[in-house]
Amino acid sequence: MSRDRVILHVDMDAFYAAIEVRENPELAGKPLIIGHRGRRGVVSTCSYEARRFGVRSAMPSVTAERLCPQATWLPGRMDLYVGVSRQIRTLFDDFTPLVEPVSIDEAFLDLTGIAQHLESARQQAEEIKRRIRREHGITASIGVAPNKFLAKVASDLDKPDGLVLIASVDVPRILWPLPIERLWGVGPKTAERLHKRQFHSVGDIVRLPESLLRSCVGASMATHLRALAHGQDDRPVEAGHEAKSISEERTYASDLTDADDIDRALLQRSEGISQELRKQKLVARTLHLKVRTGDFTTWTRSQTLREPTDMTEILVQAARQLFSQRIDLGESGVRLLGLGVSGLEPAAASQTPMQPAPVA
Ligand code: TTP
Ligand code: MG
Repeated sequence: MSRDRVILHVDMDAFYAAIEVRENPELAGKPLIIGHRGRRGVVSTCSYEARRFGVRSAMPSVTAERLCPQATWLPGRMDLYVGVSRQIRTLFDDFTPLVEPVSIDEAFLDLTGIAQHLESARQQAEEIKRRIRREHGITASIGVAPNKFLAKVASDLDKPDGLVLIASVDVPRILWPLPIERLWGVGPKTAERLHKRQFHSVGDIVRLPESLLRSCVGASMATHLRALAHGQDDRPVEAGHEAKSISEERTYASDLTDADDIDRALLQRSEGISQELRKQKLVARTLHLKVRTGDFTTWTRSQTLREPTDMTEILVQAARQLFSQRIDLGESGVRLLGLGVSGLEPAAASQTPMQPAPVA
């Protein structure tokens, strides 16, 4: 009989903002927004004090300025945040070798066999939180559960500085009242379709007829959603699968001004990235676009994709959208164009792994 697993999901609270507060304690307790002000800026993240005014990640800066005019703004220092992220990762190694970084401020830890059961993992989680606070001056929220999906849901339930345990028996009480958007794989489009058929909460997935669910999202998605709604998720914690990125950029001898030339450049970069993803058998969650104009203004814009992908068509579609909606060339042409992807995961993570061929 396979034993129950013990999985932790650790997610720092207001990560960039919390680091800035640590660096300058005068900012503590005040609304703080990380991002660039102005017409084309977006919010990277903000302190929980700013969230009380409705400010959120990815919100246009103009909206954030209106909601919270008294906030302090800082542009963000990626080098600093990446450094803290790396240091915190080494701290996890003191608890288990099975650590899977998911993003700059998130990781799954597998404590199966190290913690005897979920309750003893709670003590380990408390120790991790204490050490992150003491050694790095910021707070984290942790979810403890028998699998990755439930652990991730749990870490989000009592943010900031939360610690929530979801055992299998807690699934009806804790998971079922949550909105279906919490289910891994339910993006805005799927959610809209489900809402039309009266699926609103996770519990609705279990309660309403499976045939209705199948007719709405197809057989394989229906099976996937019902498993999650029952709190089941077999995905392993994959150690050594570093959260990396892939990118490529090109500087042009003469600035690109023609829309077709720019579109071709976007397509070429997308093709390059998707080839590299396929070569490494990875899919990406986030696309980054970098554009330097003839007058040396540099734009960097990112978009989270609906689903992780390695497909050129999806990457180029997102790149076109970012380019047309979030970049203002003004009178200039394009001097440099770069595309990158992050949030990488194994291409087959959500499928049944193939058996490796026997070595002769
Ligand atoms: P999150 O963990 O999503 O956000 P957070 O840590 O700021 O806040 P929370 O307490 O809700 O976890 O993302 C981690 C960092 O990634 C965040 O501090 C800034 C960056 N980020 C962006 O730059 N843009 C985005 O749209 C999001 C969601 C995050
Ligand atoms: Mg976070």
